[in-house]
This record gives sequence, C-alpha cells and structure tokens, in this order.
Amino acid sequence: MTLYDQISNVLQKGEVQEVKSLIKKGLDEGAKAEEILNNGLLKGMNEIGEKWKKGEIFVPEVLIAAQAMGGGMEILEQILINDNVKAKGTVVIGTVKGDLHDIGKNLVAMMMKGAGYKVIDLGVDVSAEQFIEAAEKNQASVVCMSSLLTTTMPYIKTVVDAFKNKGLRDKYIIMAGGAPITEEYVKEVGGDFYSKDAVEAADKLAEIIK
Ligand code: B1M
Repeated sequence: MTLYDQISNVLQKGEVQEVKSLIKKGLDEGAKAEEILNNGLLKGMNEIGEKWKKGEIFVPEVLIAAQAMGGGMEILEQILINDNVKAKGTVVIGTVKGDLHDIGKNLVAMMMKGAGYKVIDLGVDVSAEQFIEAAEKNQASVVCMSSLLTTTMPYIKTVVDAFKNKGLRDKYIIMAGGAPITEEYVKEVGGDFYSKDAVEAADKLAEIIK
C-alpha cells in the first residue's frame, strides 16, 4: 500500500495523529505537499463522500474524517501557500441571521474544503451585510447559505436581495440548503443552486467551478 493510500485510510478512520505523522513522513521522504493533498487527503474525503451517498456511513463518521482532514491541513496549508498552490475557488458560507444550527453547515464547509476549495466560514446568525462584506473582501465566487428553521428561510431572499441592491448579484453564484429548503424555494427567491446534503453541495460546486 502506498503512503498516499495509508493517509487516505487513516483519514477515513478519523485518526488525526496518524494522519499527521504519515504526512510528516511523506514530506521527510520528499513527497510534495500538493501530491499528499490530492492523492491522500482529498482521495480519502472523496471516498467518505461516496460511502455517505451509498448510506454506508453516517454523520459521525463524516465528522471524524473531516476532523482528520483538518489536522492534516494544519501541516500542509502553509507549505501549499508557499508553493503557490491555488485553491479551486473561494466560497463564503454561513447559517443565516436568526438561525443557530451549524452542524449541517459545518459538514457542507468540510466537504467543500475536502474537495479543494477555500472556504470562509462565517459561522451562525450571519447577516446579509456580513455575507456581502466577506464575499467582496475574499474575492469569493460562491456564497452558500444554510437555514434550518422555517422562520429563517425567508432570510435567504433578504441576502439575495441585498446582493441585488448593491449591484453585486451577477458577480456571485448563490447556493442554499438546509432541512426546510427546496430546489423550488431557492429558485423562487432568486438563488442559483440548491443541494440536499453536503456531498451534493460539494459535487455541485465541483461542476460549477472546475
Ligand atoms: Co433545532 N430545530 N431548534 N436545535 N434542531 C430543528 C431544525 C427542528 C426541525 C426540530 C423539530 O422541531 N423537529 C425545528 C425546526 C422546525 C421548523 O422550523 N420547521 C427546530 C427548532 C424549532 C429549534 C428551536 C426554535 C427550538 C427552541 O428553542 N424552541 C431552536 C432555534 C435556535 C435558533 O437557531 N435560533 C433550536 C435549537 C437547536 C439546538 C441549539 C438545540 C441544536 C443546534 C445545535 C447546533 O447546530 N450546533 C438543534 C438541533 C440539533 C436540531 C435538530 C435536532 C438537528 C439539526 C441537525 O444538526 N441535523 C433538528 C431536527 C432535525 O433536523 N431532525 C432541529 C443534522 C445535520 C447534518 O443535518 O442540518 O439538515 P442538516 O444539514 C444537512 C442538509 O440540510 C444540508 O446538508 C447538511 C448535511 O448533509 N444542508 C445544506 C444544510 N445546510 C446547507 C447549506 C447548503 C447546502 C446544503 O448550501 C449550499
């Protein structure tokens, strides 16, 4: 088994320390950070996504794998920046104003990171102004909103309208999701894409920004 396969395997088991020590071993042996990222960490997260789609694993397994991914990235991130390896694109994500649910949003953020995108996570209770400011400041191309409450889902429209009012709507792809949200709703309020879960959100992103 190659070192990359070993990294992919321990990532899927959520073994953070093992992921870190295998990455260090790889770097010591001369492997490039980008190769470790693509062939080890991202491969592992991709397999996690496939297993989730098939119903072979559930939220806790995805969360521990994503934590291991985060542990690995702590080592690789600065090297990748120094090597000038660019993220595929930048996404700003948050749970909309009035809503404090963040488990699903965190999963979406993790899967998007796992797919190679830079993700700016604004947390929960995020206002339209905060979405706009972060999107502009970070030169993002995608804005993702999560809403879990029927009382906060109309805020997705508030955010879309705020982008429109600032003349910025066409600059960004707007995605949304969360338990009460539907494809029809996202279209109705002027967004671009809906995803039912974190894997679909990352897959959709990969289709939009290659
Ligand atoms: Co809340 N809560 N909650 N809650 N809570 C729900 C959502 C609820 C359905 C429970 C119920 O009554 N059956 C209900 C909403 C009812 C409604 O609006 N129709 C509800 C309520 C009412 C409330 C309070 C109002 C309760 C109260 O205080 N009276 C309150 C509101 C607080 C607030 O936000 N202002 C409240 C509070 C809380 C806790 C703080 C206790 C806790 C949140 C902890 C946290 O997130 N850190 C909590 C929880 C845990 C839940 C349930 C049980 C679980 C939500 C969850 O994490 N699911 C939930 C009931 C349920 O859903 N079964 C419930 C797991 C998660 C992985 O799934 O979030 O759906 P989900 O995310 C998925 C997809 O939706 C999608 O991908 C994710 C991963 O696959 N997705 C996106 C999500 N965001 C996306 C964004 C995208 C794409 C896909 O962008 C592109």
